This record gives sequence, structure tokens and C-alpha cells, in this order.
Amino acid sequence: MTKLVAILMGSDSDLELMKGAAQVLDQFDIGYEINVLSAHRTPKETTEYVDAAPKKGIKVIIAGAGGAAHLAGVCAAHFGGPVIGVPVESKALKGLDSLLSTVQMPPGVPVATVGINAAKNAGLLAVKILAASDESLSQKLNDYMKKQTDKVLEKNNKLRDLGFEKYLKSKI
Ligand code: RP5
Repeated sequence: MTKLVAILMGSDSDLELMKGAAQVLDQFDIGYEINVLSAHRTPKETTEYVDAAPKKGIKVIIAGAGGAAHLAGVCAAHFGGPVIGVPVESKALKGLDSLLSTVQMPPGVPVATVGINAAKNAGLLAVKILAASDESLSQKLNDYMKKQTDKVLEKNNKLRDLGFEKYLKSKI
């Protein structure tokens, strides 16, 4: 399977969260590589990896890091394609540091930043980017979105039928 997405993270401590992006890509049968590479602890290896990515066929990079989270920014500085940044929740500042470090890029070097810990959304955003030039993937995405809508409408019907008290009890 061609690997179209690179998932990077600053530490293996990010993996439990970042696997959410991989799981979404699995759902859509999109090939990916997954690596621990840090903007600060492995700067040389990180830039070498990102520089080599286009030749391997990588179209989108998802980069998750916490604290002084510069990984997505470094990727965006070296990669011509879209970079999606995942700010990973930090202990000291609950991820606000990660969010600001990831999202506040200088003009000319964009990082599409998702919410704190929103690895699943990063995966979905990668799918959407790839679906823009892939009709069959676009169809799969439409089906996925429709299922999501149907689930909410089903819950709403149940809420209307039962009333809120019975509905909440039925969820326990
Ligand atoms: C960042 O520092 C990583 O992305 C991680 O979120 C955070 C803590 O890393 P570890 O000390 O757990 O390796 O670089």
C-alpha cells in the first residue's frame, strides 16, 4: 500500500494519543508511516526525514508534540505539502503552550492546527485533503459523514421519544 501520510510525534509518550490519527487512516485504508522524531531532541533526523518524504510519495504530514511544540512548524518549514499540527496536552499548562507553539506560525509557513489532543480530527483532516483529488476516497468520506449524522439524529429521536430524564437513565 502506498504510504501517503507521515505521522510524527515528539516522544513515544505522545503515541497513545497520536494512534487516534492512525486509526482513522486505517478506517479509510490510507497507508501511512508513523515515527517518533523530535524537533529538539533529534533535529537532524527530523529534517532529513521530512526532506525525503515527498520522494517517497508522502502527501500530508501530521505532527503531534507537547510543551514547546515546534515539531509541526519545523515540518512545515521543510515540506511543500500540507502539515497538520496536533497540540498534545502538557502537564504544566494543560496544552495551552502546545496549542500556541503549534498554531502561531509566521505568515508564509502555515500549519493546519487542530484542537488540543485532537489526533482523530488530524486524521480526518488528512483524509479530507487527500479526498479532494480522489473520487473514491471522497465517496467513502461522504458515507462516513452520513453515518455520523445518522447517529446523532437517532439519538435526537430517542431523546424526543423518552424525554431527558429517561434518556439520561438509559445511558447509564
Ligand atoms: C514533547 O515533550 C513531546 O512531544 C511530548 O509531548 C513532551 C514530553 O516528552 P517526554 O518527556 O514524555 O519524552 O517534545
